[in-house]
Amino acid sequence: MMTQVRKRLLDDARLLPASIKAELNVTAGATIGYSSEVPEHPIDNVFDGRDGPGGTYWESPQENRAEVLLIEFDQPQKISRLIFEVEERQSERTQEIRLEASCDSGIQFHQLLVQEFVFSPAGATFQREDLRMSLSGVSHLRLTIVPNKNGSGRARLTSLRLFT
Ligand SMILES: [Ca+2]
Repeated sequence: MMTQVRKRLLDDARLLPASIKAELNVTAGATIGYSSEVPEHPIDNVFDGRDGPGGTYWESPQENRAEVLLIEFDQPQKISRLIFEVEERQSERTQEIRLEASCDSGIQFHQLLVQEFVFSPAGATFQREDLRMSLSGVSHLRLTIVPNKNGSGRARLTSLRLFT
């Protein structure tokens, strides 16, 4: 007689160590500064939990313009993990994302990451980055999005999630 397999499905949060599984509620604990948005694709879409391919996104109103997103935390934050997603199905272009943090109320920023991603309608159309870091006392997080390192198009971001 065969014994039944005892199984349970683990969600993503359970696979993470306890120390990094707390997701920061960015909309409740920070003010989001942004350089621009289109009414149909506001900055709110980055934090609405509708992520992944086909998810809602924020978009710049103008082609080939670098945009800035500045997260101003109400209280200094510990950040151990950051996930962001970008989707681009129409254009062949390279988008650069620069990530910087400040621990002194936005006076000085230090660079955490500069990354380029090549989008191609016939190839990669979705970028998901899952970054580990060890930051504390963060007052501001700044993202600079350059949509046209190669090719042309509008700056876009589907999601940005932070974990303590
Ligand atoms: Ca979204």
